[in-house]
Amino acid sequence: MAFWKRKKEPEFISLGLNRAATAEEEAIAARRDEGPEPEFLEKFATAVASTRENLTDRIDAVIGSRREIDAAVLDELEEALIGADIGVGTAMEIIEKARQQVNRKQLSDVDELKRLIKSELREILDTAERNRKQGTVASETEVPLEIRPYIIMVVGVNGVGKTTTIGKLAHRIKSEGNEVLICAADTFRAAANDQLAIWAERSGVPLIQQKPGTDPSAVLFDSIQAAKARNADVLIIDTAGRLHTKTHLMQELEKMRRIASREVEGAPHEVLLIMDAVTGQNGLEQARQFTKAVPVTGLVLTKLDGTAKGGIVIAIAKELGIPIRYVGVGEQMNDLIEFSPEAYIKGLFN
Ligand SMILES: Nc1nc2c(ncn2[C@@H]2O[C@H](COP(=O)(O)OP(=O)(O)O)[C@@H](O)[C@H]2O)c(=O)[nH]1
Ligand SMILES: [Mg+2]
Repeated sequence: MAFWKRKKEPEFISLGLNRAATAEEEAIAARRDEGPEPEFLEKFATAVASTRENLTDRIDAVIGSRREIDAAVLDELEEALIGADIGVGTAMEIIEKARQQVNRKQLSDVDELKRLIKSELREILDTAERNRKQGTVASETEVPLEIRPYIIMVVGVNGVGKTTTIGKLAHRIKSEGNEVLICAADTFRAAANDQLAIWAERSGVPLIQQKPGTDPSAVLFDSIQAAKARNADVLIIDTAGRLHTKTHLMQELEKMRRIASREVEGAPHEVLLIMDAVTGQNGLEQARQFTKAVPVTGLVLTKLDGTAKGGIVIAIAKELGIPIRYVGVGEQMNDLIEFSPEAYIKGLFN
């Protein structure tokens, strides 16, 4: 349960623990091999409850009373899939597949139809994961433990949940036994610092900040020095999210990236793009723009709890090719969970 590119030694141990596993950790590792824990599955299921109602309940309503799969059923299903934001193209592809199977008499039962949809959705998530592992997307080179701080840059438009996610992430990484530092490089808005300071205090993590209007790269430079001085394990950087001045934003992020890489080998080791699930297809377009500006290595999908269009997860897997690392499932400190295709699909269909 650590960050993704940090080399884990021994293999399953949380980041930063440069020692042999304790009995408790070994038990955790053993449990992990058995798949997601019930508690985790439940939390995931709660987060996608509205989407489940929107998608599966609608599917059930459409097929519930019928025995036979006809054109009208398939059309309504296509609409339900599109309504959940899985993407028009993807919805059409899945339904076309079903239609062909119906025509060839390979599919007749509505339960089979439901299973087909479920397995098609799962396949999209698994394919994205495989592509990533085969290195067809962003580099996943491991970061040795000696390199510190491990730098996580957080980007995304205003209001998507960057600051909140940084607070949750800092808490999480700290509770895994790491020393964490937060850098307030969103110097554009005065209020940004205050909000970040609240989260830093909540998670008990020091915040490096300067007065509003300071060059973000200068704050970044300072915070890297501070992290080195304390021998901190992880540095998380908040950035400004004003997309309307896109060229400037790109230059600023690029400059920060350059400084990080000059100061720490391989940094930033992770560039997390925060995306708001509520914004659906719009958010997807913003995400595309960000990926052009900075080499994004992972996504955090926030507010999954607040939308009935959680099918956006499928659209992201299909169209962005960037792994979803975490999902935000509420406004509290512990409302950040690791994304799991299995938990997602189970949450939607069970
Ligand atoms: N329900 C819910 N609300 C969230 C989540 N993440 C962030 N928020 C809320 O979204 C709003 C904007 O978050 P903020 O972190 O300030 O966004 P930023 O502008 O990107 O830094 C705040 O009211 C947060 O409480 C989430 O996962 N679920
Ligand atoms: Mg913010």
